[in-house]
Amino acid sequence: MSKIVRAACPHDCPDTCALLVTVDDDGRAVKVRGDPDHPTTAGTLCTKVAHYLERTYSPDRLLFPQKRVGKKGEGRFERISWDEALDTIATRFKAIAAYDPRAILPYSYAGTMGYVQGGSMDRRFFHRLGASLLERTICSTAGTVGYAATIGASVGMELEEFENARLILIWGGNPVVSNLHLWNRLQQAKRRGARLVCIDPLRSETAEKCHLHLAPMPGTDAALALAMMHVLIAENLIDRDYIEKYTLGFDALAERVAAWTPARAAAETGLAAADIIALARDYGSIRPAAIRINYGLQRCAGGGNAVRTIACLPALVGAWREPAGGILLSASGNFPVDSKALERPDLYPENSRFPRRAINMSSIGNTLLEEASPPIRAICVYNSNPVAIAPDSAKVQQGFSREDLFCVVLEQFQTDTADYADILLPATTQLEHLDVHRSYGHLYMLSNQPAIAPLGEAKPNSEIFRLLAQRMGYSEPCFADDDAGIAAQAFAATDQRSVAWPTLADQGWARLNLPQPYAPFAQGGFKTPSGRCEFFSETLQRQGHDPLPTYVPPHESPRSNPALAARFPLAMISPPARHFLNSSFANLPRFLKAEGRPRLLIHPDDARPRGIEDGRRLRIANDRGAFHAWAEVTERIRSGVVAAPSIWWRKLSGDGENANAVTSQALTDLGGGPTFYDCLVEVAPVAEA
Ligand SMILES: Nc1nc2c(c(=O)[nH]1)N[C@H]1C(S)=C(S)[C@@H](COP(=O)(O)OP(=O)(O)OC[C@H]3O[C@@H](n4cnc5c(=O)[nH]c(N)nc54)[C@H](O)[C@@H]3O)O[C@H]1N2
Ligand SMILES: Nc1nc2c(c(=O)[nH]1)N[C@H]1C(S)=C(S)[C@@H](COP(=O)(O)OP(=O)(O)OC[C@H]3O[C@@H](n4cnc5c(=O)[nH]c(N)nc54)[C@H](O)[C@@H]3O)O[C@H]1N2
Ligand SMILES: [Mo]
Repeated sequence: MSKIVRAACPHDCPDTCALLVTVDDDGRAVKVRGDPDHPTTAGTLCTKVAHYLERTYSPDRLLFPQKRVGKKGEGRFERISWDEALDTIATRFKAIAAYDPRAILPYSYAGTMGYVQGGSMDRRFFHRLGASLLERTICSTAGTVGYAATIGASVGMELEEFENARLILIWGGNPVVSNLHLWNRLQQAKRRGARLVCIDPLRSETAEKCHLHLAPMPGTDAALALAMMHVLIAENLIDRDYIEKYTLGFDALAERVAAWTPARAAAETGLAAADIIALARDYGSIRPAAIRINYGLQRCAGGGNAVRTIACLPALVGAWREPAGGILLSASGNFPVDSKALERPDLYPENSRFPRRAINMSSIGNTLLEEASPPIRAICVYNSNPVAIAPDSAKVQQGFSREDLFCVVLEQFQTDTADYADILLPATTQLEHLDVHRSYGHLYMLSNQPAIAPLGEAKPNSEIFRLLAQRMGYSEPCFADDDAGIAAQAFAATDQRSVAWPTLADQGWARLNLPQPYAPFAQGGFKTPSGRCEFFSETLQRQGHDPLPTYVPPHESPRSNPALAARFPLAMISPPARHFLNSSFANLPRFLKAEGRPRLLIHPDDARPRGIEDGRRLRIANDRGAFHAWAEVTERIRSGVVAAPSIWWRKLSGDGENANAVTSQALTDLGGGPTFYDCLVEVAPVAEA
């Protein structure tokens, strides 16, 4: 008799789907489908996770520990035992820690978003060791900090409510590709007569299906929002009662935006002033009005302030009054996560010789090469593939090539990063281990029960760090917690929003105990210091930032850096490819076949003078490096901008490079985030390889 196991999608995506895994008599998983009863998942999965079995049972899975035999990066390994692997790591870590434990750096991100496999035993281990702390900025910190300045926390509209909105702005997001279950709701809203507007330099799969597509230059969204506020206030399309009761700093805001005429914003954004005015009028008059703001617009110099500025819009027009009005960036702040219990920062040794040091993951290339003092002597990578995904790959690759850098990688596959490992450890996939999840898109907690036994000698991350802790001699009881024990600590049990682990484990998923319908700020109650929506932020002011919404231009754009643009005139963005998930799935045959080959979308007006025809092989370059892709000449991308769907594995892309060969390690204005989409390049046709 086959059985059904309740699971959760572990991937870095706002949808965090509830899964049902069918396991046959022989203990083999034979089917993965979306739970039809879970409101967000509603029985559908994306093209990637619908084929999750091809990932788990891929012949390319790493199934036993290995040590390097070739040169760094060559990817030649020899099988060893778990004992040898763990002893080698513990011996090296102890020797380095005796010199300075901060010379050891964990490097992890969201390969799995589960707390057990991605945010507990690993953190306890590195805290206890006194290793360098990692600032996990690679995705969302710019927006998180910007949003918090205005709203106070990562709290916004409930995803399901978008269905009831009449006007929906999809701003810097591509839900058809990267938030599929929101897209299902948006289509429902559209069928009910809602007007959909997409703001994106690229006519994305989503923009194509909206009523209106506005294509600003990358990194100019704050200018657009400031001009919208200019029109809203000038034409009195604002909710004075809401502003009076629940906001802070309106007069200063009004003064600030008075200077942001639509004409001025038009010059910055490349949009028509009339389009900006029309958008503001729609936003000021159609109710309920919802904004889905996403990560695409924060990967530029001014990303933090762009989000901070856009987040002011709903309060200005009182959109929060209705559950289907407001804005959603991330829902993660709704969850009562007990990170102190999970991560145990208190284990960090207080040693005045080695004061805490934090390393920003977004500039790992420079950190490995020069900037860190003490220098990094060991790096332990798990749940991430930095050699492919971090900006300025030449530097990253050079850093990982250092002969004196001891590199441990925990992986399911032999990624670009795994090639640089000294010790390469096989990790389980989501079907083989236990976990507990929140979502950054919806309001449900989820549990993931192991459906099958680990393949080969693969082990869960949690178990690997548990075993390493033993070898290091760590005797604190928390290092003996089993996975279910950790899962039970994830959400504060005393918090009335959360559901107890035994119930969650049994049910598979549960909505947080929050009001339904959910209108978090219908009567104020913002999570800011003032409890109001802060148009004026003393918090930002104290940190030395502009306290008011502001436009911070890109580091690299024709307007902000004409000298650079004279050599590299095109602004490159590299948003997610539909069939990849960051660099995950980008090694599996089905998805490689679906993506075809690395592409560069370029407008006919930019292609023509360069002699570029559709299908031509191109070299895309700037001072940081170069990579190759094949031209897709199309009006879907605005002129002046090119787009390279990402993230290809370097070793599978044809030339050993990917888009991050040209991206920069410069950081955002707030939150220390990366600036992947703030990148000038020049493009030229080249002969086929
Ligand atoms: N299939 C798939 N799904 C994914 C991912 C994936 O790789 N593949 N990645 C996951 C992860 S980690 C994340 S963070 C999210 C990311 O997903 P999103 O938050 O949707 O962000 P991006 O895909 O980076 O960008 C979305 C859109 O923003 C546009 N954009 C780029 N620059 C700008 C700009 O300056 N202004 C504006 N207005 N728009 C701009 C891009 O052209 C793109 O169409 O998706 C998650 N879901
Ligand atoms: N040019 C460009 N670069 C980008 C972006 C972009 O849009 N353009 N997007 C950026 C964004 S938004 C993000 S979030 C980052 C994402 O960067 P990463 O978080 O590094 O994401 P992935 O590339 O998917 O790599 C995750 C790795 O974790 C592994 N993994 C999954 N589950 C487990 C597990 O249980 N145990 C272990 N040990 N390993 C596991 C997977 O096999 C995979 O190789 O990339 C960033 N880089
Ligand atoms: Mo991300």
